[in-house]
Amino acid sequence: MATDRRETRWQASPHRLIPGLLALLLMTGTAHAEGLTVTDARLSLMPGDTPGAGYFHLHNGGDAPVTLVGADSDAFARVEMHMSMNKDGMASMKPISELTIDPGETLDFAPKGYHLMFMKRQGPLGMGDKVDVTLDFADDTRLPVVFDVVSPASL
Ligand SMILES: [Cu+2]
Repeated sequence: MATDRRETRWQASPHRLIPGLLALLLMTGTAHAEGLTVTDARLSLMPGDTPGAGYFHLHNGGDAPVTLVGADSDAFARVEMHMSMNKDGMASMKPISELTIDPGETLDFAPKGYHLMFMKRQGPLGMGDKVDVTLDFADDTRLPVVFDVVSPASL
C-alpha cells in the first residue's frame, strides 16, 4: 500500500542523515520534509493554564497538493486547528478540520487568522522554551516541528 511505504520511508530517513544535516533540519522553528517547509514556528503562551496559540508558515514546495489535518504535542493534552473570525464586532474562533495547500503555495498561521490551539499544558513552560509539535497530513505524513515559546506581546 502506497501510504504504508511512505510512512516507512519517513521514519527511516532521519537515521540515514549525517549529524550536521540532521542538526540543520532540527533547527528551531524550521522543518523540511517531502517538499514541505515550516518557518517561524512560534507558540504564544500566557501565564496560567489558558490555551496557547501556535503560528507558523507552511510552504508546499512539492508538486502535489497537501492537506493539513491537525497537530499534536506531548506537551499539551490536545491541539486543535482554529480560525479566528470577527462577526458583528465580536472576536470568536471555530475549529477547522483540514486545510489544503496547493503546490507552490504558503499557508500562514498568524494572529487573527488560522492558528493552532494548544490546550492544557502537561508541565510548566516559559518564554524561550522549545516545544516539539507534529503536524499531521491527510496522507499520513507526520512533520516534526520545534516551536519557540514566545510572549503574546512579541507577535
Ligand atoms: Cu483558537
